[in-house]
Amino acid sequence: MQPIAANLDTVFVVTSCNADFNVARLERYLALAFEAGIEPVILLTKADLVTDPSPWLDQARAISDRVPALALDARGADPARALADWCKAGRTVAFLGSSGVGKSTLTNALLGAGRLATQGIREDDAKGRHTTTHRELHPVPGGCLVLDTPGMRELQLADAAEGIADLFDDITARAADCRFSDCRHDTEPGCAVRAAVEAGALDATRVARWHKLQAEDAFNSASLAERRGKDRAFGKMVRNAMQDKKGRRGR
Ligand SMILES: Nc1nc2c(ncn2[C@@H]2O[C@H](COP(=O)(O)OP(=O)(O)O)[C@@H](O)[C@H]2O)c(=O)[nH]1
Ligand SMILES: [Mg+2]
Ligand SMILES: [Zn+2]
Repeated sequence: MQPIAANLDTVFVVTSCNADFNVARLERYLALAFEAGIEPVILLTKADLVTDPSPWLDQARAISDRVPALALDARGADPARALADWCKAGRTVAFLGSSGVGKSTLTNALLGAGRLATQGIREDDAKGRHTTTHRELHPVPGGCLVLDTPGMRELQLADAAEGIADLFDDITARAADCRFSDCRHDTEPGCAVRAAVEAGALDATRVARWHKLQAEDAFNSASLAERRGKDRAFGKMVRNAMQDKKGRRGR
């Protein structure tokens, strides 16, 4: 478990209108933001490279009606204007997302000067090279703090059950009506989630992603708990050994 940032007001989850775009990955970042009680906003960069960004915007906006999504060109003056509502004096915001999606470019756009190194991506698979190697907090003119982060290759969730439940609140609400309180929404009779899928009220692929994220979170949370338990047991053993040693010295 590794902290990514602290004291954020807004997290901009950045992806681009190209092969980087992936709904399941966006959902991970959003669940994490909800778990942490931070307002997330989806930013779709490289809108200038497509004739029409609306197919990406539609998919991004369908994820949650509590998460706004914007498409923009990260270069130039666009972002300063588009993000002004979130980047106010006294606020701290961060850009998160894969390498090459434009996090440093966005940071530069807010800073108003080309102060950070950015690098071209391999356009065939849209994979970025890691130019930003550390996290850095930049004071922006106007009194906002901006955190640029290195691209994350992988983000796994742990202890994020509430964030997942919040992000998928439509599914969570249905699950409350399942006959069994421990329903796995698999083959149980009286499953309200499956009924909603069959009735066309819930999207089956979205439910599948919810299942997967929940399973991953449960697995990681359990192994974290186990590790913490082992750490505690080890700590106790060390303390006992030290006391033993002191006791022997005293004799
Ligand atoms: N055309 C275009 N290029 C962009 C945009 N955003 C980023 N880039 C380019 O994509 C590359 C990677 O950007 P960078 O900010 O380093 O990505 P980071 O790894 O997320 O920090 C650079 O060559 C940028 O100039 C955009 O909105 N439009
Ligand atoms: Mg960068
Ligand atoms: Zn069920």
